[in-house]
Amino acid sequence: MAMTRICKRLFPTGTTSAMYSSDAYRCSPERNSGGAGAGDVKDKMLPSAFDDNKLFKYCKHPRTASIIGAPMTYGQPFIGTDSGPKLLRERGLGSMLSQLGWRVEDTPDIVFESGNHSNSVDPHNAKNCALVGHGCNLLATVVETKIQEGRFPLVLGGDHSVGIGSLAGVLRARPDTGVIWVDAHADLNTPETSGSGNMHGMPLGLLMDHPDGGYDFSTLPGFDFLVDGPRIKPEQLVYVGLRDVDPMERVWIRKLGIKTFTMTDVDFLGIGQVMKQALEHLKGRPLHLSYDIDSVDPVLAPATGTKVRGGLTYREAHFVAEFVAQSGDLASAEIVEVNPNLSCDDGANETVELGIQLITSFMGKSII
Ligand SMILES: [Mn+2]
Repeated sequence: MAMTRICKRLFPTGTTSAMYSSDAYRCSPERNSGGAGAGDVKDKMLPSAFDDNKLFKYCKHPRTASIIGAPMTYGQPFIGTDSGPKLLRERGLGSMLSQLGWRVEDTPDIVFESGNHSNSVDPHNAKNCALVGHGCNLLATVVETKIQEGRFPLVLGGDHSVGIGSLAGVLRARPDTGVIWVDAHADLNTPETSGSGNMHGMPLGLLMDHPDGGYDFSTLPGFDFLVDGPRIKPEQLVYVGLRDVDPMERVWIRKLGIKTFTMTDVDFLGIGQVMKQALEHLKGRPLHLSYDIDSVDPVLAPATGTKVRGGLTYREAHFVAEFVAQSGDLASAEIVEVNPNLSCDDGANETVELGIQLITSFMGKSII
């Protein structure tokens, strides 16, 4: 039975998730959150350390979260990541943020150009690059504008290629931003090094200059907007949760000296020490959190496109979010790669639920 339903959700090429009901992904009422804190996240007021004015200090008063839906699918081969923003909203994201003390502004989803969602090899080895680039250009402008307005951009992916747009917008507004990239993968490929040509593996590879120079965006259709920058420097980035790194990515991480906490480091140091050292490395910078749901162990987050075993536990995943929020320096964030099509009902439900719980944790929810 379960398999039949899974197969029905693997949308054929060219269809959109809007054609399918998302009712099956709604939270069952008896489900307990267990998120950042004990208790149900639908409590009238969520426990929050928000009132002491130390949190989210880069946002103007009243603290306003701008929800930016970025239903991008072109950076990887599966339809379904485009339903992430819709499902997170339906699960009550807006009211949860309000209960934490945020003023909430929900902006319309970025409208991406449509095109062939094709697996054919692009001559640039960057599949759908014109579509990804066009969408990321739009997203970058929205994110930059929201930061200039003093708001907290909360980007809901979409696949991780949206990181190109959100990070470009963040860096244009605040060039010294520190980035915490929570992911099973390094996402440091370029079209030249990528084995798959899928652009969700390239956001950092495109925005960071490599040992052999910067990427020439003038040769990549859709990416003219990045010809003159911005770029992220290696010292502005920290990885958490890596466990599947391509050979050239490994070489570049070492050569560039990028601060990296793999799952082995999480095992050895513990997540508390990992996050303490990660934030010390980025001290004094406004922070952008890029949270790929595939950083979490696939037992807990099965509905995602590139699962790798041995990921963050439930509490480790929440601790990352809580610790970044409690630093007071978090200024923007995104959550990506939630794809309900890629798991059965329960798996899809649990992944969406985890996504929303992690958002509440990095948006300030605390246990006490
Ligand atoms: Mn990723």
